[in-house]
Order: sequence, then structure tokens, then C-alpha cells
Amino acid sequence: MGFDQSQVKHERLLAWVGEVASMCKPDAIYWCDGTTDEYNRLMQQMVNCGMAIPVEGRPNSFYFRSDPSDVARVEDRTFISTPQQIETGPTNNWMDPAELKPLMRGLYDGCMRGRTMYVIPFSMGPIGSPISKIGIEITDSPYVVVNMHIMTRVGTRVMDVLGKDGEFIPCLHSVGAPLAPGQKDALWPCAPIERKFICHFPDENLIWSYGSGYGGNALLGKKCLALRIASVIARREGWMAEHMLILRLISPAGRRYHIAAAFPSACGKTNLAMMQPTIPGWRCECIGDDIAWMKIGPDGRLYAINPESGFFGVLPGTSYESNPMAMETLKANCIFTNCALDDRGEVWWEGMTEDPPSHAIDWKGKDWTPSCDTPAAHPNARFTAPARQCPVICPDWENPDGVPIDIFVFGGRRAKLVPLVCEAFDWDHGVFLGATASSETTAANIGAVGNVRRDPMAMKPFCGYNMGDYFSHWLSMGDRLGNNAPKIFYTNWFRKGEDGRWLWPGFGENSRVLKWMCERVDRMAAARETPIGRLPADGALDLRGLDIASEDLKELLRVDKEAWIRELDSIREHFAQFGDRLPQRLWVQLQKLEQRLKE
Ligand code: OXD
Ligand code: MN
Repeated sequence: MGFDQSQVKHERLLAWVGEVASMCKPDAIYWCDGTTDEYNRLMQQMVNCGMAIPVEGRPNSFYFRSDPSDVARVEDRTFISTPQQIETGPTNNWMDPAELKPLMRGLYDGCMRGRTMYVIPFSMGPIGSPISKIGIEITDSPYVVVNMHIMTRVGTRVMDVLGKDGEFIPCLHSVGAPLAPGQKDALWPCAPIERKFICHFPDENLIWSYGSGYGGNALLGKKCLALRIASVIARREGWMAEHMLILRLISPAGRRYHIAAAFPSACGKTNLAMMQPTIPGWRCECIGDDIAWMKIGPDGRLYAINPESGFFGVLPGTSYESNPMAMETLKANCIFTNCALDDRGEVWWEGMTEDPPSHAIDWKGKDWTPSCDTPAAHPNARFTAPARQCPVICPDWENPDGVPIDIFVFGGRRAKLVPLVCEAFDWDHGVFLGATASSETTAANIGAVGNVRRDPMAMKPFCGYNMGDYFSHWLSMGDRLGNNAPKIFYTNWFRKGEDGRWLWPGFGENSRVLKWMCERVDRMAAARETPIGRLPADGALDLRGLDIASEDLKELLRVDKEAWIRELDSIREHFAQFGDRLPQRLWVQLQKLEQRLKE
């Protein structure tokens, strides 16, 4: 029944757990051992109180509905707290720790009354890998515990590695809904939006989250630790923590290429990570779908691991057509949050099947039929699935040494202007492409949908320090990698024609674009120089067997100089916000782009 606290010999850990307990005042403390038995027991408790519903037809899978206010990451309520505001930069919300800490202590005071406080020892990355980090999450949410079981490596083995004095990153989470004696619990307890706080104290490697049970706000190993805090540690220690999928592409000759790709939330990262190439003989294996930690190896190349052990993916739009490997991954042992349940008790979401069920209970628990004008599943409904269940998981996905990266891809969702693919002239130009990446916003973050925003390296919501310094870190990694640096590309799968139609079919057909990149690495494919970068030369993209109109292809690869010249001002404005923290080398890149466009 959990890990026995008397076995814990780590004084600092015991002291921290004691401090948190006296502040939050839970009814009980439970140390998680990470066993299947523990998972089953907690799930059963949640089923018994009506919070979880077993899913029909998917063994050991459960369905949850969140509170309607708690459906996505809350960027407005996410803070990076350093003594000097300049250290967090213009893209983060800042608060002085001297102000934020007392405010948070006030909220945490007694916040776990009536609840159990769970202590979750977890490893980001294979346990014991030199790239991995240990965290301890304290939470009062059993939903968080079961999700952490899937998304990270939890339990006794982590405690063994931690020993008496190992380093850990303290992560404190509460749903912010204390219970008075006899008070009935909500099915999804959380605090109202103005009392949600997702706080990071990078100088202390500390995370304090309050008021939300949603994955990105509550599973603290993911965005908070593996990106915001890890990005700060990575800069300090000379490695990289990036919002990137990792995949291995294997050519018919058996040559392996490793690709790490950064796209903003809900731009198809999970689909690309598990993509099934349509080009005969090519195969793809998935290593990770969201986060890459990368270090320079003894041979001077850049090696990547996926710090997570599960996928927390968007359900709407996931189907046997868009992502068959994800659909296979979801057959058992999964958690579904905020989709719909049909009359058989099976999960359903928009885009899953061509025909919707004739009746369902929607994500708010209301009757739903196809004639309703609201969707049955929330657009940011999610699955939590063990990575090992993915049929194309790479045999090296847990290799503690990681895999050597050949190619970086940046991208975003732009209906106009940005071509299907372009290759950077060199590392600095690649960093420029990443630093100016832009995308139309989606449902993964609360706020307006469809605005164009700059999302450098897809890290805008996740970089834990001044983004100007982050760009400098990228440049210095390139300097250290020299000739071993991965080649950098930029893609846009979402360009539309005048008639509003997507011009590129996407999904498995994206393998054609990745193949061109691999051939560029091996100097086997031709490119044409344009002012914005190198694009596939005529005939260089392998389009055999693809039915695509030649005008569509032309439009996909068109570089509209006039429109790009109009884009320069917005890049200048974007760069200007970083003041003297923006590396001069990026201003030089902007000047060069302008010259090339005006030549
Ligand atoms: C995610 C995100 O959940 O980027 O992965 O929002
Ligand atoms: Mn993500």
C-alpha cells in the first residue's frame, strides 16, 4: 500500500514533504510506489465516486470530464518568477518571488483539507540515464497520480536512484479545492480561473501549481519541468530542452535518419511523430511526440532522448486516416478526458469516424446529437496513453544514450505566404527561421483561435527565461556542434489556396518532404536558392503515386517576394521586443533576408 515513509532516508526530501504537509494540511499523506496495483486502486476509487467511467470496448481505459473552466493550459495564469523581470523576458508573465511566494503560501494554506496528499517520485527520461532528471510531485489529485504513472516513470526505483542525497526538482500541485468536514467533493475539483496559478521559480528549480487539474497545468513533469525549468537548466549546463517530437526515418536501404521537429501546440506533432510513410520502402518509428532533451555526445553529435513515457495527445481529428498508429495505441490502458461517450459507453470525438453517433453524452455531460451546434468533444479533449503501446515505437526509444539528430524541423500553421518546405542556408539562418516561426493559434491554449502569433521554436509558452538569451544559447550550441550540427528546415503543411482548400494532403504524404530533407543531408537531392532559403528544385520532391495538381504544387512552393517584404516589419517588431538581449547575429540575418528580397 504505497511506499513506507519510514524507508525514506533523504533528509531534504523528508523536510520538504513535511513543510508542504504543514502548509497544505491534508488528511493523509501517501507515497506512491508506481505499481500497477496502486494505479488500479486509485482508478477504482475514482470510479466509485463517479469521477471516472470505465470505457466500453477498451480494456482498463477510463473516461473523465473536467470542469468546463479547466480544459487547457492557462498561459495568462502561468508565471516565471525571478528577482529581476529582465531574466524572464517579454514573452513570459513575470512576478517578483517576494510578492508571488506569500500570495501562493496564502492559497496553499489548508488547501488540501479533506484530501490525501500524494507524493510522486518520478524520473523524466529512462531511470538512471545521464540525461534524465528526477522530480517529486506532491499533489492532492488522484487523477494526476494515474496520469503521471503513464506519462513518467514513477515509484520505488526512482527512490533508489535518489538515495540519501540525490538531486530532485520539487513540484507542488493542488487542485485548490479544500473540503469542509462532510462536504461532498466535486467530480472535477478545481479553483476558478482567477485563482489558478502555474508558477516557476527557475533560480530554485521549483514549481508551484495551484487551482487546475488539466494536464499541462497539473502533470508537472511535462511542460513545467521538462520544458520551462529544464530549458533554464539546459542553458546553464550547455544542453537543450525543446518542444520537439523525435522520429526515426528508415530508407529502403536501411539508412536511419533522426529528425527532431518543433511545431506549436495542436499543429500535428503527434501525427507526424507516428506517421506512416506513403513512399514505398520507407519506414518511420516514433521516439517521442512532444519534448526532446539533447546533449552533445562523445563523438560531437547531438543526442536526443524523450523524457516522457506516454503521450498526452489531442483527440479531435485523430482517426485511422490521420493517425492509425495513435488509434492502435489507444486500444487499452488509456485515459480519455473531455471527449464524448456514445450510448454503448464507447468514447467518441469529432473526426474519429466519418459518421457521428446518433446520440452521445457530450464533454459537459449533456445529451448530444449531430444536430447540436456545439461539438460533442471539447476541441482540446485529450488522451493519455503509454508510449510502449505504440505499434511503431522505436526499439531505441528508451536508450539512455539517446539517438543522434540529423535534422531539425521548425514550422507552424499558416494559411498563406509560407511555402511547404525550405532549407536554411546555414545554422544561423536556421536559428533565424526558428526564432521567427509563426502560427495561427489553436484550442490547446485558452484565448482567441486563429490569430497569427510568433512562436519561436514553438517555445513561446515554454521557455523559462529571456527568449533573447535562448536564441543566443541556440547560436552557441551551433558553434559547439560545428560540422556535426543538424541541418535545419522549415515546413508549413497548412498553406491554403484562394478557395480556402488545403493544398497539401499532409499526414503520411509528409514523408515525401522528410525524404527530400534526408536526401539533402546526403547531398542527393537538388534545391533551388530563393531569398528565404533553399526550396526543392523542380522534380526533387518524390511525388510518385501522389495525385496533386501542378498548380497546387506550384503554389505550395511559391515565394511571393512582395508579401515577404511586407512580413519584414513584423519580424523587426518581434525582434525589437527583446532589446539588447537579441543576439546581433539575428539582426544580421534579418538584414541579409531584406537584401536578398530586394535584390
Ligand atoms: C501540449 C501542448 O499539450 O503543447 O503538448 O499544449
Ligand atoms: Mn506540446
